[in-house]
Amino acid sequence: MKITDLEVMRGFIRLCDDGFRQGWHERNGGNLTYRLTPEEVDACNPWFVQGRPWVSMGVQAENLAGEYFIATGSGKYFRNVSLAPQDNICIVEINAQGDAWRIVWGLEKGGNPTSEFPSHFMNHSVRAETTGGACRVIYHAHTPSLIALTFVLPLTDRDFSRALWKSATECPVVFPGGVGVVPWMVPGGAEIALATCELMKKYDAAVWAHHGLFCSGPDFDTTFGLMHTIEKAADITVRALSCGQGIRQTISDDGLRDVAKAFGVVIREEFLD
Ligand code: 2HA
Ligand code: ZN
Repeated sequence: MKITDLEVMRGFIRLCDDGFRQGWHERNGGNLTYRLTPEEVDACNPWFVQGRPWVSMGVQAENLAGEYFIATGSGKYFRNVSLAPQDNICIVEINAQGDAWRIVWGLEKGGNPTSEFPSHFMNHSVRAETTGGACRVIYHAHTPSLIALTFVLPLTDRDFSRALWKSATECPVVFPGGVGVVPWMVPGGAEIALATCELMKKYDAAVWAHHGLFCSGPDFDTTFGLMHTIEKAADITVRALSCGQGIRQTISDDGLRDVAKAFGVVIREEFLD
């Protein structure tokens, strides 16, 4: 038995592989974090190393004090995760103040958790709060069609939510709350972390202009599914616009209301005409 045989580790590794195969993780692009349940921490505990130094994050969240996260490594490639998980991902423990991490497993050849760890951490804090603790996954990917749309659509929550909802009938069912949009910013720092957090209070997905997408969810399937659905919606929009005739017909706003009603979800009415 290895730590990577545990179901939660297999789920994390499988998502990395699936994302790479979708073409969302060129080079070291993208990152993934998962907040372990207490039972999962107990199951992983026999493999933990003690006494590594605490590393301050520059951000703080009291509601994540003492939590444990699985995280992809900074500069590591998603395509290598399944081949050598112990060298490309890690488990970190958060200190009692909620402002520093230390590695308890993984990155055996050295390294740190993802450069976007402050963004992930603050998003986990907000999403855990908004979902009563249900949210466990934050996933960032470089989804090409969605990135393409950030060059041609107005960078507003409303414009992106409407375009994506209308691109395929299932979309308003999968993300009835819509998506938020962060304007272009330097990645990796506190500013983009805080801007994303503001949006994550309202949405479970946030577009980063000219960069990619952040998704959150309770488990790997739901979170990967959200990323996949949003990117596919963007791809359909790009294909339709690429035909060069503009959009001749689309799903009406009342059509979106009807789908939401039929599937028992609450669509964000403020974005509908
Ligand atoms: O390279 O995706 O946003 C990792 C990233 C930074
Ligand atoms: Zn990125």
